[in-house]
Amino acid sequence: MKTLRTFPAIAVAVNMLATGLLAIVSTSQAAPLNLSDNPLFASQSAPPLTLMTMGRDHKLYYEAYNDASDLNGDGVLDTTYKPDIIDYYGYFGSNICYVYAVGNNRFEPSSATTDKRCSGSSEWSGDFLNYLTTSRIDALRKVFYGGTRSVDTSSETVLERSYIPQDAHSWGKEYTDIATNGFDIREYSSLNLPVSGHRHLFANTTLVSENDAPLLRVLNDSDFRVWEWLSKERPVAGNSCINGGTSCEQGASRITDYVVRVRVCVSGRLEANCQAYPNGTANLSACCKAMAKTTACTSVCSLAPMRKIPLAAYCVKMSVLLLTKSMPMTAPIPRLLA
Ligand SMILES: [Ca+2]
Repeated sequence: MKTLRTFPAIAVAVNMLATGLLAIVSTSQAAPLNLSDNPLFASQSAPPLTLMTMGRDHKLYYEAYNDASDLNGDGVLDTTYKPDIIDYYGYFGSNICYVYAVGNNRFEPSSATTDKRCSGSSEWSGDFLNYLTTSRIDALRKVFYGGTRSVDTSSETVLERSYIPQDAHSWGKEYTDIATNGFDIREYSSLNLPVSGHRHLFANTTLVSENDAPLLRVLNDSDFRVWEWLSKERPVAGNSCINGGTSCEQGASRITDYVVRVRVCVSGRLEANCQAYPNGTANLSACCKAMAKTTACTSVCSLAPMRKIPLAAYCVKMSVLLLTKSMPMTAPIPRLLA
């Protein structure tokens, strides 16, 4: 119970002193007022509930790391990749190295690393891939339910980056040299240093239609600057730079495409949020119970269970799906996983 008190009658005393009356004035206080902490007419208690209302702003499909923000709050803009002081959040494990499996069109974990550097000539640092490829919606999806699956079976789980249209939502980065960028790209990717006077360019986009694969495009040893590939008349991040008639591929400079999908939760190389379930049926029952057994819930929960993520995250995913059935055109809803 809370106690409210009134102010002493100081104002009265001040007024009397102001009029020259010297007198002893006794002050008094009102009696404590007891107020209820509970609704007055509720006859029984109920569990507290939280409703999350997500914005559907198109900026969720911008890059998570835009090289123009102070990511770690130290007062210094983080205009390049800073692996020694920032952990980049995303679908890849920051302390896992990956190789790109061309036949499977995805990155697959190859080794663990304690300092984010990868020694294999074909290895990419997961932390660097997060810096390059993560969109803001990807980060949110990972927080809510582990990330968007392109594959989710009893034997493997594959995540994929969001669809990014070929307009101002596509983003790019460029690497010049160790002195300019502050890190040695050979330690974090399968790339060599650029030929002197040239740059490696990176673009994140989805070509042609939303059914196509989410890409990380690498243009090695280019004479172009990143804005000549990404900040031009749409479609951006295609095969032309500056304008529609100029190929980005000049001399020995070529575009290499990597599909931003990653196999996760591989035994021995687990990302931090992996968790296996021994009994999917029990998990689904618990989920339906948590969602009050609505009709929609029954339908959703009749699907095969997702695996390797916490039950709570699974239930949140289902809740978000039910609450956001009509996402914007450029924002495909997270997939139901069968
Ligand atoms: Ca900073």
